[in-house]
Amino acid sequence: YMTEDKFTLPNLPYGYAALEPFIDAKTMELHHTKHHQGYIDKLNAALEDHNEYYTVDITEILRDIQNIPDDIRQQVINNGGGHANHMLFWEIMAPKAGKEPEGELRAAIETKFGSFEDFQQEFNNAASTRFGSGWVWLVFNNGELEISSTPNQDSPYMQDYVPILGLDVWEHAYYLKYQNRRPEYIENWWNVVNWKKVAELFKANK
Ligand code: MN3
Repeated sequence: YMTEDKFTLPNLPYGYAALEPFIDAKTMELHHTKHHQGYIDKLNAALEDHNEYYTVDITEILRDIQNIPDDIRQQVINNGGGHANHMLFWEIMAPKAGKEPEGELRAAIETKFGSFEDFQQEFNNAASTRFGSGWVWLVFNNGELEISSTPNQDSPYMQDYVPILGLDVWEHAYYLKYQNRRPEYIENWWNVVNWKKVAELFKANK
């Protein structure tokens, strides 16, 4: 194989300071260049003897995780999941993104959860009670919107869900600025949710 066939770290669609004051520049830089890069490096290493996977979309690999050989499956779950989860995370945030969804997505959220506020409350609750490291998601499950939560770097694609919004509640995502105040991080994170991108993913997957 050639090195350019391996998984690589995508650039962020904005600068490291762009999500200030809600997410600080240092956290963004470390999160992107150390944590996300680390998952990619370990994913590439895990697949070294199975390099045909280097050119497969990471979400497809996770959907078909049972096809990955036993001896490397957990490494691919951890690091392929880490790669896919962070790819989505960077995309569904943006500076000055505004706080609420509109149009068809908003209507679907209201139908499912009662109101946007009820949805946020349920999502916040799932995020603050996720024990240890993990993620909280808004997913499609068989065409239905649902709030879901995964431990570690487990990907919703492994459960046949399609995530359209995700929040990283690993301490590395917030500890520098918020220390142990995860609920404050969660509350502030809504200020940088890129609802336009979430609406695109909603339309593409509904
Ligand atoms: Mn992370």
